[in-house]
Amino acid sequence: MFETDTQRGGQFKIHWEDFYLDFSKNHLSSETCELLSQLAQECELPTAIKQYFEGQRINVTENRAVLHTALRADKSKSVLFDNENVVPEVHNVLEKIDQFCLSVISGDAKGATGKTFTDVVNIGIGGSDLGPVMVTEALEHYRNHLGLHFISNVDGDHVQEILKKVNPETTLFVVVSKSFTTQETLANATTAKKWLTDVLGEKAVAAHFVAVSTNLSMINTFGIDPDNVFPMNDWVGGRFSLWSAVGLTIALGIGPKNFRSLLEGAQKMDDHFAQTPLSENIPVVLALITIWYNNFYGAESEAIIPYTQYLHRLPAYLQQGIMESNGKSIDRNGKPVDYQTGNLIWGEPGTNAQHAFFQLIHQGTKTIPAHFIGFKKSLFGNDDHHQKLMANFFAQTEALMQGKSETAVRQEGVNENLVPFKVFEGNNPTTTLLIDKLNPESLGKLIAMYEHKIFVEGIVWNIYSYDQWGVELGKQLANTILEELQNNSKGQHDSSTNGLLRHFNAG
Ligand code: G6Q
Repeated sequence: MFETDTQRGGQFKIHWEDFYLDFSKNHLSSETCELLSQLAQECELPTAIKQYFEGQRINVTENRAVLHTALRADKSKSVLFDNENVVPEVHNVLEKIDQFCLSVISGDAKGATGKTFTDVVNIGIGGSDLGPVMVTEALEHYRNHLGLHFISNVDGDHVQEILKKVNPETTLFVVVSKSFTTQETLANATTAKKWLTDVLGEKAVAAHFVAVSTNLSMINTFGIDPDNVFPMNDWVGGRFSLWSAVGLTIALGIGPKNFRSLLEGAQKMDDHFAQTPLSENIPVVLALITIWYNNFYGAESEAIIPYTQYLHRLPAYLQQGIMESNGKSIDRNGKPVDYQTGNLIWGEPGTNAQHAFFQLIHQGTKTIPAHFIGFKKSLFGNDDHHQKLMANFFAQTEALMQGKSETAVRQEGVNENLVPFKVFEGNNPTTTLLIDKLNPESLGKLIAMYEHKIFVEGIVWNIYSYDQWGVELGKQLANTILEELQNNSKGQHDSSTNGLLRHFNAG
């Protein structure tokens, strides 16, 4: 397509604010794009977008609205949920976050022995962990003096490794759990509380523990002071909640001003998504490209390759966002689908990925559409390194597309019996997003871009993207076996599980 149309690169691109999206290196003609837009129209995407932003209960299977967009809405806006404008309450919580963070960062807030806080330990899992981890890593350059730590896994060794690094007198614990019933988080919070009170006494909990949740009564039972509770709403799903009080650790680490910039970036992407025609709408175009490969090319996965070390947790964060939302096989009528839905998401930062799994993308047997995300400027301004990094960024997508022909390999004087091994077929699809600079605002735009991409895919695939019954099952499954392990009793299991339990119990 590039050979027959020298202008192609300029045609399949969207330049919006500080985002430059080039999707020309994909197997798409203008007609394909037109037909995919028609598909989205047929699925009534514009109406669906309206319902999403208006706070209708589009999470039908849980009878909830999906209003993470309201969490970053400007104060002047009104978002009605059950006839009530939720924006003033969102801003009340944001102001509480601002004040609390400023007092911790400035040192006004003190621990039980009068010392200022040096470390923050976030205790949460899944949606109450992955967003804060990814964002605080991504914005490390904008971080203050507070040391940030994350306890998520119920693995006691993980907990101890974190606790051994911090001092009870100067550590603040942020317990994040929308439900406040999650086994891992409650176990970890209980262990952390004991670790603190063993040294500082029961009264220290009030100064050292804060919580983020919708479940105020459970927090009370756990013993956290009601003044130290940051509420969140039922209409925000865990994996979309970093914009809410779930982002408290983010706001502590980068300061409330930067946290607000993150929200503003997301809000700009919300406006772009809600107001731009489908063919120039970044999340829509990206979703349609995914659908194109997933449903018409049989591609099983999509790679996310950020060319910045700061975004090293982005693929893991998007694995949850995308796979938990769109990993569904029942359509909106309750019937099994007879087509593919959510794809596998994976990736690592370039250039490291080039020295590892890129072999399979270049010469393997699978079609792996990849997103390349890069930045025009580095944060420390080291041009020499940045040029090297970005030279790889551009060269890879070019090579993935162009490949290397037999003739080119022979011209290099390669031994004849090695020629087939050195040939690259090319035509591997990539989409390139070149952003001016990584900062809180551009990161907010990037995350919101993927959130809306998830939404569009769910509409076209006719599935419910906002429940997660598969994850809920996981929350219940271990309980029976845990009881057996605790009581040393034998339950009814298959012969494989029985054998494994016998071996485990044998010590
Ligand atoms: C996210 C999921 C899931 C959830 C965790 C933690 O969308 O529902 O990852 O965030 O299971 O749940 P709690 O915040 O209720 O502890």
